[in-house]
Amino acid sequence: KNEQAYLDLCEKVLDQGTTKEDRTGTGTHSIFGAQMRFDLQEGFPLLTTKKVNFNLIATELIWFIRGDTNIQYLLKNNNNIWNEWAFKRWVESDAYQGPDMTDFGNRSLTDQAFNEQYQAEMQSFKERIVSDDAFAKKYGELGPVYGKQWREWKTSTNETIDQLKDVIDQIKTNPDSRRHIVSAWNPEDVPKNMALPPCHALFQFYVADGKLSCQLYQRSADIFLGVPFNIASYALLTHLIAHECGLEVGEFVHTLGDAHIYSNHVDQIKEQLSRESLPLAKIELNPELKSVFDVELDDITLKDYQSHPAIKAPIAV
Ligand code: DHF
Ligand code: TMP
Repeated sequence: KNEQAYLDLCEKVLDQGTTKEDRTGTGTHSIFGAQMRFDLQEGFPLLTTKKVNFNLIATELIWFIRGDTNIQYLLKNNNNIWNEWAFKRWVESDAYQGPDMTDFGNRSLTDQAFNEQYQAEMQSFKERIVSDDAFAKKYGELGPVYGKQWREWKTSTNETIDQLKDVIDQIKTNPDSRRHIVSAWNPEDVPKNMALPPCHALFQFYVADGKLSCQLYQRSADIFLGVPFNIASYALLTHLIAHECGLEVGEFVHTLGDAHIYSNHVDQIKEQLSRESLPLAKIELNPELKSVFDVELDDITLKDYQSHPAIKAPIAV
């Protein structure tokens, strides 16, 4: 019920997780293979045991739906969640002339003087992305990530496939199909030029009893920071597609590969687990909205969201 599936997963990884090193040098506790189910009829699965900023989730999803892969759109919408990965490409490029930013994610946590330098560099990077379109075009780009693969998957004959549009058409015309799949994981693109290979790699829809369900396979899951966003994002996508297709919402099934808690998130998760969950919020969509592809932020209303306070934690870069 409510967010219990998420809290149970946190508990399980804390209890049974294996200690494992990772790419970012932070260290994690992890398990391999886990599944959570959320009945979207019970309410919208935005966590209540900590405050989660829904606007960041909605603007990121709209950015995916637009097929956009440039952080300029996110920054113009006050969304900073992808900055570090664009910044990393900028400071590693030949054009960057400022102070050495090698390993900025870890160094900013331990070295106060460096952190001030980093914050200043990040600030000017953000300002330049917003104000200088030519700069943004080059350095705001994350590569062929989610939006690109969803909307413009490139084929071997140089055509493009709009996977999201195709899947919506199929849900309408052939709801019983077992092939309602969108894949962000493109093995040709993964080793090339991507800021971060897709974590939410593949999703599938299922229609039964007039309800639309969605299952996501997420290969790598940052349980404290990423997963609360991922749950709400796919739940919202399911609402949007159900709305366009004249269906009710069913379940969101979230399947995880490497499900990990970073070692510097353990205290925060324990704090969260000590809290009682509250009744879930609701989503209302503008009844005038006809197509998923026209969605804007003000078509989406989150109602009755109650939560405990936010809990801060550093993100592993
Ligand atoms: N890297 C890692 N290590 N974990 C991630 O979850 C992750 N997620 C990415 C990109 N790279 C990642 C994209 N999604 C935040 C949440 C989701 C997200 C990126 C960042 C985040 O920092 N959330 C904070 C603060 C949000 C805010 O600005 O208010 C949170 O407390 O939820
Ligand atoms: P990796 O590419 O080495 O697996 O690192 C990606 C990290 O980002 C990992 O901790 C998972 C996390 N992540 C999420 O949990 N959800 C997301 O949506 C994204 C983009 C990343």
